[in-house]
Amino acid sequence: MHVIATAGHVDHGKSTLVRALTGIEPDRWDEERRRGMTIDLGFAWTTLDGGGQVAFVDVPGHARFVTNMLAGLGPVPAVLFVVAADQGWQAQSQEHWEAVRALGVEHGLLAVTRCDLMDPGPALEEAGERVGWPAVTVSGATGDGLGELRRALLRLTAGLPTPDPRAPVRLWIDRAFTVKGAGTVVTGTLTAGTLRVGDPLLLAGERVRVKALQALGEPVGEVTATARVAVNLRGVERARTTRGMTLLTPDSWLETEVADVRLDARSDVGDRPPRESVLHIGSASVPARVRPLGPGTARLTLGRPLPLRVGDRALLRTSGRPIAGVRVLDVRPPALRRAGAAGARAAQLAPFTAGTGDRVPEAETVLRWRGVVRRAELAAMGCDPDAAEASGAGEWLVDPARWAELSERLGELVAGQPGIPVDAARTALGLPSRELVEALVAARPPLSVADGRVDAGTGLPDSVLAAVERLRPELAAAPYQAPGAARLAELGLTTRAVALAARAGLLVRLADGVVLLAGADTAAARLLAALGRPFTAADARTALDTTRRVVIPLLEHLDRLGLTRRLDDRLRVADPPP
Ligand SMILES: Nc1nc2c(ncn2[C@@H]2O[C@H](COP(=O)(O)OP(=O)(O)OP(=O)(O)O)[C@@H](O)[C@H]2O)c(=O)[nH]1
Ligand SMILES: [Mg+2]
Repeated sequence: MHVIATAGHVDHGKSTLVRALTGIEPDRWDEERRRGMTIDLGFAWTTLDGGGQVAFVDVPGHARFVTNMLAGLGPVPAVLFVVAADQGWQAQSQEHWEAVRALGVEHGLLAVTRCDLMDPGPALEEAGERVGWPAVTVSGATGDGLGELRRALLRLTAGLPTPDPRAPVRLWIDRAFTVKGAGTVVTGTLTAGTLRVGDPLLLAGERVRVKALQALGEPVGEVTATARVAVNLRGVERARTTRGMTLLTPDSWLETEVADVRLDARSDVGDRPPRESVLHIGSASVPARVRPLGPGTARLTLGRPLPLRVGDRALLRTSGRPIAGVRVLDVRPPALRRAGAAGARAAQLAPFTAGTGDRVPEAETVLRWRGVVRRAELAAMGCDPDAAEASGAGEWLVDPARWAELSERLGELVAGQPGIPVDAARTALGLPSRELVEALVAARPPLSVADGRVDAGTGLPDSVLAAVERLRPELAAAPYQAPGAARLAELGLTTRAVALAARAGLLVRLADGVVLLAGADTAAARLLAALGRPFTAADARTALDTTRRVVIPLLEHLDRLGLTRRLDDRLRVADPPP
């Protein structure tokens, strides 16, 4: 199914065209029919020859009902833009067109109607110039041009993108009513994803269940976007549901009252939207306080929370002022308390202002802004968590630069301490989870976690640590002159002490009784690589200023690490460690 909204000035013949195309009366209310004017949204559908079903959301053209108009236009992927041949481009033609542009609706058709009343040439030229979509001339009264209009609709719908059927659902409710015996029913335009009978959904934060579904008046077990859909909800009072609310796939959306947005930089939009405005998105219209941040960006504070995503298009409107299109850049923006915070935020958003193309922040950027974020939250913001290069642990993603900084701070925090509780480290680092502290520790030897504490050292007995500390100055000047058995015994480096210290990464044990300080092996490989030629064991002994007792097991050790390589019985080469 495809869904198309009408648009155009009052009385230009939108409802007449929908009626002629579908045989269904879109003006549902007596008052509408009495006044010959659409007040609220109307719904009708037909099947196109050789194409699928197409549903129309018929909107009112009168200036007083722009909010209703926007509730219909908000979620649709395509528009039938109607201009009367005998009236041409009028005020609401302009306003509706601005709304179409602001919402980024790219697909549509221009119908110049009432062609029986006047030569459509001038209106076609005037409107065609502005709209730039394929155009047809038609008469809702005589039926002239309806065949061509149907063929043009077929071409239009064939070119519409297919939404992802597995995407999370955000159904903007445009009607809610009670059906006797069934209970509360809500309707909307499903723009992505799939709805099934029995699905759990969120309505204003509460879990509800889909009791039954209808599409174009027929009961169905499941509906895939794009579609007009009626959802019968189990255990929901009609009074709780109104236009502008949403049915959401659980755990997939973030409701927010604050969002940072890019402002459309179109000249006909005026400089800036007023401070008190109304945000229109989907079928919702919500009061919005607009705080300019930098050129082309603003912070919106909404009258009630909305499930917004990075990249969402919406518009700001105040009666009597031009419409301003906005694109959501951040749905969890930082508080602006400190002096200069607004400027800093504007600088962060500057790469995404108009004139930089149509970019919106990707996962990596949002992660950089946030530092630490749950995978699911990033996804709910509209970003692909797998697209971001990230550190972290478990469900937590951490910006790599932030991770390095945290690791550094953890090192400082625990240095020279007897071991601070993991939770204390978590608090000091401002992290949301112990898991992250543990991951930082694991990536920073010789730190370790034991008994719920971060151990700065090695976890070794003091006697072993003391013995290693005694060895250290001896090897400072001659790192490859490993002490002999007698000296090791004097230092207190028993076989067991050496084994423990080697496991903790403080010593390198090359062979029984042959011990160097940690790092001496890779340093040796670098020195040998610097020779710049194949070398013998004797060459290595000289280069490293040591003895056969050390150099033979050292070279074997380096062979095992892959830092040196035998060429034949005599010669080796060194591949320097990074
Ligand atoms: N002669 C003639 N009259 C038409 C044609 N299309 C619509 N009309 C008449 O124009 C008037 C307005 O038509 P509607 O279809 O209600 O216009 P609308 O655009 O839906 O108006 P709103 O919903 O109030 O914005 C009605 O009296 C129609 O009968 C047409 O092609 N030819
Ligand atoms: Mg109408």
